[in-house]
Amino acid sequence: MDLESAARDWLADGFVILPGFIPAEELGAAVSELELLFPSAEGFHDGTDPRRERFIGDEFAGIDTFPFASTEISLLAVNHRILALAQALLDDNSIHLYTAEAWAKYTGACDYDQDLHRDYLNHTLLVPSTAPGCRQLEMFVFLSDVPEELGPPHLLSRRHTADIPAVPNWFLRPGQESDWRFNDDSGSPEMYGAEVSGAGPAGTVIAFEAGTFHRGTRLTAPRGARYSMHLGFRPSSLSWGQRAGWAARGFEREWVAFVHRATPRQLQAFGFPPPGHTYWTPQTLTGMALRYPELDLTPWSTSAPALHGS
Ligand SMILES: O=C(O)CCC(=O)C(=O)O
Ligand SMILES: [Fe+2]
Repeated sequence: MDLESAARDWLADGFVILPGFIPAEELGAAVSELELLFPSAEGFHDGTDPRRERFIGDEFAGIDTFPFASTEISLLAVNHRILALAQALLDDNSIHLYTAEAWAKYTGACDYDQDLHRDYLNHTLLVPSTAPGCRQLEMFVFLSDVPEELGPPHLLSRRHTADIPAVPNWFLRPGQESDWRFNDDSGSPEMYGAEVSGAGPAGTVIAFEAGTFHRGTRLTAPRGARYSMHLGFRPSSLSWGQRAGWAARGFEREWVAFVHRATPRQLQAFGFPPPGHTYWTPQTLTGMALRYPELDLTPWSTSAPALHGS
């Protein structure tokens, strides 16, 4: 599917599923480093990997946040195809990555079946908007094949949900009761009946708007494992869409290793000013060379004004 058709689907449905969007040759380096973050399926299920305990009993315990122990996985979060897709769907040339997580799930580790929900409560200070320039974009990126038995996310088209108010936000599966104002416990058969599965091969990207209903599903394949990334993009001017700031972990060697390998375009997605910006002066370039000794500063220095008097 080309980016224009993807944008049409995303506008109409609130999501688009792009099977195998990242080709194997661009995925391979990240996949080969998965074990720097997570146990293999064998290591988990045979009990030979001591890191397995972390995943037991809590579906969210399998999440690592950017910058990752694998530089290749960090680079994949801003793969050129992913950035082009984000720019096309947000219809903006200045986009920021505001969250990036890698997530491992293992059959039997815990119950991954979720209630239908939107993610907006921890992706924006406000509520989702579909006004041009005000949308936020989330993506699931599969690092392994995710057939139905390995718990793909299920999504609901906006055609079925456009009139649902911002609160409640969780529409519980049948048989549960709750009086929390964010929960709806009516069972919502018409919503669950309209789910679309995001099952797909490794490299599949599911792009969805922060107001789109979706949910994680159960892993049932014996000895199964699912590896994915969850990304969030916004127009750079959309200051209310946020989860944390990247500088908070800016001293970590994983961050520096990523910066040393990234392109100016990839770094711009984290907030680096573009070449030609007034930030780039001899003074800042000298400092950047000390902070990031292996970063090639040529793209920014060729656009900087000459140092006065030197
Ligand atoms: O990992 C998935 O398939 C979906 C998870 C999800 O929607 C969530 O945790 O908010
Ligand atoms: Fe979610």
